[in-house]
Amino acid sequence: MEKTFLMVKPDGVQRGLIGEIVNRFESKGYQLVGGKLMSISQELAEQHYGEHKERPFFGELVDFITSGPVFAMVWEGENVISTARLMMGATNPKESAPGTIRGDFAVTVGKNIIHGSDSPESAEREIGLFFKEEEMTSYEKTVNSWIN
Ligand code: RTP
Ligand code: MG
Repeated sequence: MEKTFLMVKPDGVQRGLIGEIVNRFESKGYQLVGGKLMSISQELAEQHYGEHKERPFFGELVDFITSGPVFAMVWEGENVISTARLMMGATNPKESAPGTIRGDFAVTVGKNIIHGSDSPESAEREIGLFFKEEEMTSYEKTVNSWIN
């Protein structure tokens, strides 16, 4: 089953939105298979955002993501990578539709509440960066037969 890496960023944790965000993906029908509240080191931040190294906002991005605890998660389900991105909304909250997480809770691109992997390749890479194999679980929920 497809897996993706999602993370409530420091602004979402500070604003008490972990529960709201977990609830959205659970209610949708996805399954949480890994989750932890953690601090991101400078080194992990630079690896995670490696693709943005040359961008002018890279320094700010790393400073922000290391500025407080994040809630890192692995979610599983059919088509979860792209559907989670739809549920998150556009990167810039000025353009994210109401009903999406960023559309409902964020105002500015630098503090947009949530991260989600953007492709199967980034999902695999990011899950590997944040989670050891033994930190993830695999379990059957009978309700899944009513979802998939
Ligand atoms: P994310 O990686 O956080 O899930 O967001 P994303 O794929 O929607 O956006 P991406 O292009 O990967 O950018 C990563 C994060 O960088 C910040 N950003 N700031 N100042 C700016 O112009 C700017 N552009 C992007 C955002 O916080 C974005 O989530
Ligand atoms: Mg991205």
